[in-house]
Amino acid sequence: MKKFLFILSTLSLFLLTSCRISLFFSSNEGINNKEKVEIENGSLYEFKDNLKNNGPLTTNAFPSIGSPKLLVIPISFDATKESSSYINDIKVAFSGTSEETGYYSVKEFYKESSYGKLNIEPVVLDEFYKPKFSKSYYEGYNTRLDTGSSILLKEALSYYDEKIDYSDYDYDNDGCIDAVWLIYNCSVSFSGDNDFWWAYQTSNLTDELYDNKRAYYYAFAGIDFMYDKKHVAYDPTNIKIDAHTYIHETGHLMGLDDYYDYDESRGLSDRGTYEADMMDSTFGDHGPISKLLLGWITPTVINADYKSSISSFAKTGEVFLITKDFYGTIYDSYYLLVLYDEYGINALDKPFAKDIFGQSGILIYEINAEKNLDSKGNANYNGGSYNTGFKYDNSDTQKKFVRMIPPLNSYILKSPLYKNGSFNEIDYFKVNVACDNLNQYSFTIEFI
Ligand SMILES: [Ca+2]
Ligand SMILES: [Ca+2]
Ligand SMILES: [Ca+2]
Repeated sequence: MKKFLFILSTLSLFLLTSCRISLFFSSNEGINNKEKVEIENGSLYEFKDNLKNNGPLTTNAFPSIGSPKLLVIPISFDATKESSSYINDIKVAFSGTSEETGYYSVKEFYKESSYGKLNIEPVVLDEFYKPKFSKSYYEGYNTRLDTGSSILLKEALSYYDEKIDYSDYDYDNDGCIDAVWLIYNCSVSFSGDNDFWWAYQTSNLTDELYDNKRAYYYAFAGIDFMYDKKHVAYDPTNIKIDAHTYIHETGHLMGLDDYYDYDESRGLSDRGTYEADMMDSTFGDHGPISKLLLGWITPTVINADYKSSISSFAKTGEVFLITKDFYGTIYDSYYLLVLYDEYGINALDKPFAKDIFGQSGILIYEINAEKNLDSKGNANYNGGSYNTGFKYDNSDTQKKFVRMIPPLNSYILKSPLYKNGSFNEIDYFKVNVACDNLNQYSFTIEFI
């Protein structure tokens, strides 16, 4: 079932040309020589690093801050589905109001999730691009350096080159078109019999130049995801045009990994985020580690006993980072503590994760976000199936990249939400949580 619900990430990371190595590798500076940073207990710390600045192989990803344009190219493999109503639906999915979608469009989701820091400007082309070859040509096209979807991307970019100035689509001015979305109109393979007609994000740096820009990050998905109500993990009753899948893949375009388990036979078998995360089961808001990586929130650092009230994470972005030793980098192991509630994006997704949604409480996440690059800055995969520049992931490794730590250490059976009481699930600190009748939460941290 999982295979049908969830979205492949970074389907293939293509072999690199020497050109890319010299031009496009992320900086590996300083990650092996981290130094402790002195910080006053309970003070805010604005990280200099995020996925765009020095993420592991994510430096050229779609910008997560500002007002980047996002090019969306509809692609036709089905002449019966080329009417303007499909184009309009794609426009609604990417830029529509909540009234039009019954949920959020890509643009509105990211505006809300980023606390106004990211205002994507989607540009959906007014017609379907008609590919040169039939479906089977692209499905079967798989060489060392290219796949069918990247051939399609290059074809479409060339075709529109006369009409479009692609230099408008390089917001961060790194020489690459920030990202391109390809939306095809033939059937999505929900039965799983054809992996090509699915939804995924990938990256393939082109040799070809378009207005002196290379193409690199792109995403690929069908129009069916806007209308499907059978293969979703949330309640689709009120949804008119469903953008969940496009929102999840756009998270990948910014460099985020998947947080669900691709391979249950490898690594820790529990499910890191109880499905309740846009990068897990494609519902709910982005969680605190994703928002830190995207540069949207500023944590309060706790490295000694501490007491505080706490406000809604979805509403304010308030997050506490707990660590014994603080090194001033996101790319490290630590705990994140937030107040989860039904505000905003979370309020609209009524999914299977009933132990979280519909309630409020404190969530504590264990984060293991060390990078895993070799001395040349190349990805050094974790020996598993999951392509990532991080040392730990939620599929193959025994330690997870992100994992909610539930109270009483009873994963799955109990909710991960902390409501009232004293808890010592973590080896170096205790948490005491209090919730009053007005649903105002406060907590204390005691280092042990
Ligand atoms: Ca042009
Ligand atoms: Ca760019
Ligand atoms: Ca696994």
